[in-house]
Amino acid sequence: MATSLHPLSSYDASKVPDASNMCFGIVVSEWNPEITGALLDGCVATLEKHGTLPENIHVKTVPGSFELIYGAHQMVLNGGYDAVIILGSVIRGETPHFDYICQGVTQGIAHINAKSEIPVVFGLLTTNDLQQAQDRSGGKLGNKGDECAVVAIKMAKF
Ligand code: DLZ
Repeated sequence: MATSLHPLSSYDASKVPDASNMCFGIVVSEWNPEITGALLDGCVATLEKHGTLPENIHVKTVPGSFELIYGAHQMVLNGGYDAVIILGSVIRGETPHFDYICQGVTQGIAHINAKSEIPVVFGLLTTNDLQQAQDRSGGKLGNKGDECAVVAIKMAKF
């Protein structure tokens, strides 16, 4: 989570490996599209900034964040990627659904990440309200999509 000392998009670009020979799969949730669209824009822009060719960035959408688990798993099985990135936004509502979805996606992605031969990067915003999500998807605290791109490049190199 971002703090005033560590905004989501603040990093030393000179320490990011060259990504011109890398290929990435991105799975994006359609739920809260204003937020996930901004996460995707930031993620793609940052991958390209570090050299990834547009044709080597493959984006698939899923209906909601819970489906990110299946989507990421399929992309891993598909092969050909140096890393897979999931992007989603879960906003706390009046029901316990928030906790179930957050826990489910976190555990599901962690499981795939541990078992697969390529890294899976966790770009799920879990916020109390819309404003917090906006702040972290291109607002005053940066863009978690940018952060996920940098993490994916570093982990692909790893
Ligand atoms: C059902 C649901 C709810 C209540 N909230 C969100 C949310 O804030 N963000 C999100 O990405 N998805 C939400 N969903 C949908 C679930 O992720 C999932 O798509 C459905 O439960 C169907 O499996």
